[in-house]
Amino acid sequence: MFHLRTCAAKLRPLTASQTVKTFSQNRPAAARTWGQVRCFTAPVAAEPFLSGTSSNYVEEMYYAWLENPKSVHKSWDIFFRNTNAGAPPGTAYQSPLPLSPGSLSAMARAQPLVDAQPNVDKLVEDHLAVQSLIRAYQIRGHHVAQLDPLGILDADLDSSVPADIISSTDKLDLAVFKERLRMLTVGGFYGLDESDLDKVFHLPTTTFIGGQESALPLREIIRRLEMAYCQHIGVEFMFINDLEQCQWIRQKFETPGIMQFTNEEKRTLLARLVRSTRFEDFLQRKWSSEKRFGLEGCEVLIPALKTIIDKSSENGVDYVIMGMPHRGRLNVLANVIRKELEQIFCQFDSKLEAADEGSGDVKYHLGMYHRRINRVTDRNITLSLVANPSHLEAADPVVMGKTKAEQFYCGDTEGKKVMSILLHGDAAFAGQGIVYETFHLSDLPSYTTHGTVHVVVNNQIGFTTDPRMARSSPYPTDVARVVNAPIFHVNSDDPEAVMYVCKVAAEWRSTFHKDVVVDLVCYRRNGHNEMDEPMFTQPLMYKQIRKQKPVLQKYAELLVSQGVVDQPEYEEEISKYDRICEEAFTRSKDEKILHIKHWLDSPWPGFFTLDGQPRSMTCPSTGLTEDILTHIGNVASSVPVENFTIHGGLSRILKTRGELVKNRTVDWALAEYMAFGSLLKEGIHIRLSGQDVERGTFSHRHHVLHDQNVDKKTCIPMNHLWPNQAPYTVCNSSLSEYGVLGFELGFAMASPNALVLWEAQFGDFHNTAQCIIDQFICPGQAKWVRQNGIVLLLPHGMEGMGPEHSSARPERFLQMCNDDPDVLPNLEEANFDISQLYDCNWVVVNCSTPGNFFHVLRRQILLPFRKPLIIFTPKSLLRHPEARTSFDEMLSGTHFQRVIPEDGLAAQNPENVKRLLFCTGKVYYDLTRERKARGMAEQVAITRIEQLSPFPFDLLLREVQKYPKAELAWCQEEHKNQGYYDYVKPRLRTTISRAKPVWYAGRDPAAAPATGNKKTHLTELQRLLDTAFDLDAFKNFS
Ligand SMILES: Cc1ncc(C[n+]2csc(CCOP(=O)(O)OP(=O)(O)O)c2C)c(N)n1
Ligand SMILES: [Mg+2]
Repeated sequence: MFHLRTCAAKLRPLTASQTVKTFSQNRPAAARTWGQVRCFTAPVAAEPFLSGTSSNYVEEMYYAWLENPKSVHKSWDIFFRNTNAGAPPGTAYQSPLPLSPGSLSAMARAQPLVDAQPNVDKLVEDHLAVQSLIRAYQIRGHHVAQLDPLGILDADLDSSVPADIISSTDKLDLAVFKERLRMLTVGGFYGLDESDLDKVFHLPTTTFIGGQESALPLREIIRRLEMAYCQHIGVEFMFINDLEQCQWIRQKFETPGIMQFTNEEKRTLLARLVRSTRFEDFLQRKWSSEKRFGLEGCEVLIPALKTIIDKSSENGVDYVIMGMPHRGRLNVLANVIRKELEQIFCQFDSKLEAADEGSGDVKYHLGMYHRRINRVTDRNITLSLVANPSHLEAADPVVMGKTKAEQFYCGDTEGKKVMSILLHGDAAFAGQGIVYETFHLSDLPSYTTHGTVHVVVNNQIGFTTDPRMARSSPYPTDVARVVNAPIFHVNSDDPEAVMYVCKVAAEWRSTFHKDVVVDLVCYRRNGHNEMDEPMFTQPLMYKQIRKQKPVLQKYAELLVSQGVVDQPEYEEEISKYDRICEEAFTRSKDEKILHIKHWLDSPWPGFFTLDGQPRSMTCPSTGLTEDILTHIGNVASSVPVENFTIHGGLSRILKTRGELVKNRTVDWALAEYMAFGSLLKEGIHIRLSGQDVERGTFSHRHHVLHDQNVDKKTCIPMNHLWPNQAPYTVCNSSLSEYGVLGFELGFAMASPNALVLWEAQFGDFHNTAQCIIDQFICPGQAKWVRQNGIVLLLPHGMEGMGPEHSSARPERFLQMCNDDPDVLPNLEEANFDISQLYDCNWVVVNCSTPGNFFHVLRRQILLPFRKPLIIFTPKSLLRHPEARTSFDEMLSGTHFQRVIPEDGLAAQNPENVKRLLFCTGKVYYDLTRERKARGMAEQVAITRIEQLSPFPFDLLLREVQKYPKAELAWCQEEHKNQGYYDYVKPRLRTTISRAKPVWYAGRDPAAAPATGNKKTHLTELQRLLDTAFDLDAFKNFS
């Protein structure tokens, strides 16, 4: 479209000065020769053959003629001369003599404005046809490329040859070829016929097949197009709407002879194939009954990745972050990342015990981090493979987030030093929606990593499922088209073609900083894993696979036949690597213990002691000085830049904030401001991401101010707090939970010195990111010994908004906490609260005051270790007049309160208290209101559990002991089978050694989180409050 528009614009009437400028930019020498170039105005419009579609071609001709009038057909020469000489409209064109053998001499004699009638219409049509033919190959050539090494499946799931190109498969079969031409002629596609094959056609600038030539016979044009587009590489790129990028790709694949390799490069490629192949052979020999998800059938993956890394390193990249599934993972660890082989081999030893805490993971999920010299470029390179769960593609956004963070921390704003490579299986790439969600992050300013190289191990099968049953798109890679990423399909049995596309992919990334896909069309020699029988389900495919010569053998034979290596050299290369494996195997037997720590993908140097322990087991006060609180409050309630007009409504909000600050109090938004602003002062980077977080879903935050008069003029006051403060990133995300939460988790992996928060629009939306929560956040440390301090802000509360938007599903987070409900921990342990935090898998809180929210955010960073923090955040409390905190509770010396005890009348005479109600979150305000209305302040004590997990056994025991005569009840606004009840009840019972019952005041069990009916909502609320304050409510149960 862009290209068409450009051309159309070029042919529109121009002023003389425009004309000179436009044309001279492209063809300076010619323009100078001809002085003032005449514009195509009236004469052009009046010429019969100059229809809209031919203008492109005419433009090409015109450029060529400007450079050299002899390079174009005589008829064009005459036409342009007449036009330039000012021929009146409709008269510039003079038909040349009819085309026939020997007519060239006649043409040579043709003169301007003579009255002969040569067949220029046909000439123009033929040139246009050739141009269209070229374009057809560029667009659809990949459909006939020979991509499947087995030769049985079509990579695009379609065996037909597109109707508008000449088949490459049968190019040697003249009869088929002629038939094809005839069909095209009869079908009226191009109007070419066999007699045109030896005619010479001028080549348009949108092709590079000519090399040094500007014109070629049609036969040669077709041959070269077939060479470029229909061999072992299928290039999909014509959907890209950028002319420069298209030209770049055309040049890389069309230039004759461009795919050349030196003998040295060929030998390196062979050596890499030897390693890749023999590694799998070695594992198979030693552990024939172990699952390893071998790479057999796609051994080229190893040289492919190494080529991408070599080329990227050559272009300045020094840190590559990779994510990949099971297939060939051990091989990549051994031969790309260069993990010590003995460390890999000892993972197969079932007798070894694990040295680290945590439950560990299977060997083909573990991550890795390694710094070494790249032998090809002699530069340092760090390689990190991110640990991942079995859930295919789930690691994609995590890798992107980590990459973004690494770029951010080293100031690599254009992705020149840090890059990511993502590997995919064909079935997963096509099937998993997270692939699409991740692609949509690729070009967003706060999420871009400036181009990822995607490599698909397209073995044309997913476990037992045939691609024809696994996807509806022609290729497994079609999802990449949405972001205009070029896709290079390649037959994996042609290692040189694979190397070439990998080089081009790496160059593309370093040139345009955009995503690119390499689709390695291959096969899977064994079953899904080594124990599986593939013949049950794919008998014919596997009959063919059994006959298939391994690629190493094929390539070695080729290089021997070319004299690049000789047989003994090749055999020596094999035995050299086999020896390396054997020696490592011997050393692996000395390993006495398995260290998962050796498989850490993101070390945090300096954060822990040398043996990986926290530097202390204490947490300092999370309070701040009055000055700091006031300063942050003042900035938060102002516009810290000149000449900036904000919305009137926002002025009022800022004014109210200012009054709060004057009164030394904070509401929710200010509490968050105080926490963020103070951490920024301490050099902690803060990143808050999620849907509409800049303003805040509930319009309470307003971290990005928008000038009301100037488009895109914004101000982030948080970045105007302190000199030399850490940067604050707040970014509205794409409408994806899975992708964005995964991304932020990856971002938080990179450094412990950042507070990374993801906010769900409403808490229940987190369930579309459940995979990230279940597979990474909850068990990440246990599986992969890596800590992560990500914070999830999940708006939660039953406010009559219906079944959706009400519950952030606390029950699910609580159910996944790893503390034992039936065992009372040692409450006397020094720093009990901190050790509890250290042992837990994540922290779950529901703060009832802004002050406690402030403290828990700051504690997240002041702790000497990192744990994920889940916060159920309020909605109506954001503006609740009682949900305010005085500065006094935020000053130096103050802390986060895990439990907020009753501090009213009941606490003064605890002996008289009949009921001790425990609750969490917003229902506290309903309970206090009701208690006041009923005048029961002396009879009922209300204690808030702010930190649900780890469970504050110590503080709650104190509370229970304080009210010896009180019955205990848990009150929640959520339904009984939801919320906190199932988590809290057994723990409370354990706290009191099951001495008393713990009653329940709350909604009945339900399937939906909340009613859709406002009246029912209010009735339910009143009923639960009635139960909470009816001192006889549980009489009949005891
Ligand atoms: C999200 C998810 N669903 C299902 C599975 C189970 N599973 C494991 S491998 C596999 C097939 C994968 O096929 P493909 O992506 O083509 O990779 P290949 O094994 O062929 O390399 C499936 C369905 C999984 N691991 N993850
Ligand atoms: Mg597959």
